[in-house]
Amino acid sequence: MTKRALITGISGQDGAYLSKLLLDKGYTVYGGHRQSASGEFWRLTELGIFDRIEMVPFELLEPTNITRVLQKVRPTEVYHLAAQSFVGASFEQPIYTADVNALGTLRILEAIRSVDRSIRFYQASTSEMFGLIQAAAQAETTPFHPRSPYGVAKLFAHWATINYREAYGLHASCGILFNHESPLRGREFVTRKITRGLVDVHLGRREVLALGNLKAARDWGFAGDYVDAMWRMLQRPAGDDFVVATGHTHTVEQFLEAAAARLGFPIAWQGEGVDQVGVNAQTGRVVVRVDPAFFRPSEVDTLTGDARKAQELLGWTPTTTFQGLVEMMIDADRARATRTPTGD
Ligand code: NAP
Ligand code: G4F
Repeated sequence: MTKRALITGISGQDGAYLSKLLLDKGYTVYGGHRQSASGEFWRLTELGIFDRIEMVPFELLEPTNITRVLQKVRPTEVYHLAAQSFVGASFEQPIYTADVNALGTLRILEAIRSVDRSIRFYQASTSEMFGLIQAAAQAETTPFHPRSPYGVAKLFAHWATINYREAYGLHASCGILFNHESPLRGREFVTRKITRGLVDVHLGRREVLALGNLKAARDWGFAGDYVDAMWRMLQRPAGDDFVVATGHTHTVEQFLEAAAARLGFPIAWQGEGVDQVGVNAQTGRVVVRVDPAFFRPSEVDTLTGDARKAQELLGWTPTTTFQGLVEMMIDADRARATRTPTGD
């Protein structure tokens, strides 16, 4: 029997890579999308799969819509990726973020409970839940300490998923994914902001790139690798929770250095704190500066994942190095910039 997957958040980064993976495996893919969205599915178009997805209007704030979608699509697997996913915005929109990310997940779980309890469910949990880290490397058993309204809302959704597994026997799994990036990453996130911004600076289209906390450190992997772990979780005999990460951590500064190196110039750092600047060491021009507007009221300083459980039980390992990821993103943004004036 053909497997039928409903992906919420089909227009996002992970929705695109997961759709490609599932289509290649022979699934029928239903893509949940907001009707209020711009209607642009540029990521699906870039991967050449837009025409192969059955689009379904889907809104996390509307429980009746969620139930009708499940009744209509009758999915065997639901990959719940939709969210207000930008941590920075969650400080300005905490209640909306909680409604979408926390209650939105609960609305889907309730709909599955009433429509068909055999549906397998994937919850997009996050390393943001570790926040103020309680262990040098964070695993499934590490205590959580979220540092943003986004992280708090995701922690609710995480525990709601576990509760529905325990209370109603749902095949429900949480992927605690660490930051994963790609050429399809949204431009508001720091990696893509850097690759797109530095390409523009390099091409003389802008003067300088303004960023927030350059000392922040993340365990950055490639999104294309991470969606494979999502699929593996739903093929297990029962639901479970898994950290998905590379185990390697780099700072925003190091990401900038690698991105600039790919463009052919070294960055020299001068000054400290809000006065720190990154200078193109070949030209002497300032290419990076700090803007406190991008600081967060409470920050997640550093994250490093311990993905041994995923390796052992899912047979999952990342295939893309930090260096390979940065180069892939720079090359894609350079190609876009030379193709069109605005890129994506
Ligand atoms: P993304 O690119 O920001 O995509 C988010 C998706 O959610 C978009 O398709 C968006 O639709 C949709 N959405 C937002 N609000 C919605 C609503 N009210 N109803 C229905 N759809 C809604 O995120 P991503 O990077 O692919 O991440 C996928 C999931 O993994 C998210 O839940 C995120 O929080 C989580 N996560 C991401 C990472 C990471 O590093 N990427 C790490 C851990 C966890 P529009 O296009 O209409 O805005
Ligand atoms: O790229 P970011 O906005 O990602 P963040 O906050 O880690 O969240 C992402 O990863 C989470 C997994 O841990 C996901 F759950 C979440 O949905 C999202 O995908 O920021 C990364 C770091 C932060 O410490 C931030 O303060 O970079 C720092 N940063 C420094 N300058 C900046 C900037 N972040 C952004 N977005 N923009 C800046 O100018």
